[in-house]
Amino acid sequence: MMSTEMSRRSFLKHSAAAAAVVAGADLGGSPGAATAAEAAGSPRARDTLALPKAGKKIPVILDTDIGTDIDDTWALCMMLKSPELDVRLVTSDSGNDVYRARLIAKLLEVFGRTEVPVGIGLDKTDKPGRQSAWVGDYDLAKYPGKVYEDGVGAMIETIRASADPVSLVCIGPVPNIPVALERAGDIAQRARFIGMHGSVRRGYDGSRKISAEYNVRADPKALQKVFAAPWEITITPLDTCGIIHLRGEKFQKVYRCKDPGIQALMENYRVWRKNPRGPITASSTLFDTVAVYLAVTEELLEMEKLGIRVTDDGHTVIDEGARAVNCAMKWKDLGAFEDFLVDRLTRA
Ligand SMILES: [Ca+2]
Repeated sequence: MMSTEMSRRSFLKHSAAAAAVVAGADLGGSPGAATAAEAAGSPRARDTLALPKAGKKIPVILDTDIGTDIDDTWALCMMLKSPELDVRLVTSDSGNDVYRARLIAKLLEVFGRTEVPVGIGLDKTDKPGRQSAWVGDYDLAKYPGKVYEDGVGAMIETIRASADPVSLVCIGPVPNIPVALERAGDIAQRARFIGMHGSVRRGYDGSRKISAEYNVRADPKALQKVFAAPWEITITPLDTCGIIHLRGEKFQKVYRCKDPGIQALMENYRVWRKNPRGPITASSTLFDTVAVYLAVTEELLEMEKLGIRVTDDGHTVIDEGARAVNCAMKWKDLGAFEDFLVDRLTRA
């Protein structure tokens, strides 16, 4: 009913596979719109969620375990430099969340992007981490933008306040998200989930050995709850994100970039490395950048809709009976993605 009679607004679907203009449900109205659709018998899980019209920015929230592996820092920088994305909130997640929030806030300041609010995840501890040497004694209270002690609450309010559906980009284990869903189930009608999660047909470094990928294994129960919610889910498993590196001239272009934000990225990379004095000639694996890419477009990726079951030991197995997940399974052109990433990071 809703997609045909109630609203015929057409939205441009980002996926190249669905390059046709599709008629999407209009979620831009009152919070009651989604509820009415539910009552009218909308499918339990959406196949597609209406995205903003072409030319309009896509509202995004980043939920991140930044401060452990360095790829989250790359992903945040990429997100801040993607003109298609309207970054509404960055939340820390998966433990030691004050340390992570301090890192986020300091980076946002360096980028001159303090209009972006910071939300602290569930775990209010502040212990030293791999990037503490860069964060130093940075005081969250001095962040010129907003800092939300209740990051999950800020996530809920940000999704509810958005006229357009929000892309919730999650690049770590996701303990924040089931809590948000428990407190406000309606967010699943107003957001889509994009995650760096799992290992479907490939493991780390393109290997044929399937793994319990870290973001899943660290909290399988949380991801099971995310997968049980009635929102559109898109993931980049290791199949596509486990093979992203910048080397040679591509890396050098980022390394030499004079942008203060990118210099901060390189300083973070230096302190994160186990051997900070050794020469830097390549990046580590940049898993999380692919999730940010998926918020912008799916153009360079081969997407497959697969039933994915999250096991209690952190595997993501194909199971026809499980809910359908939009999975980035292969690159059409990996080199073009690397160029895209370099271009994004180094653009003025
Ligand atoms: Ca991460």
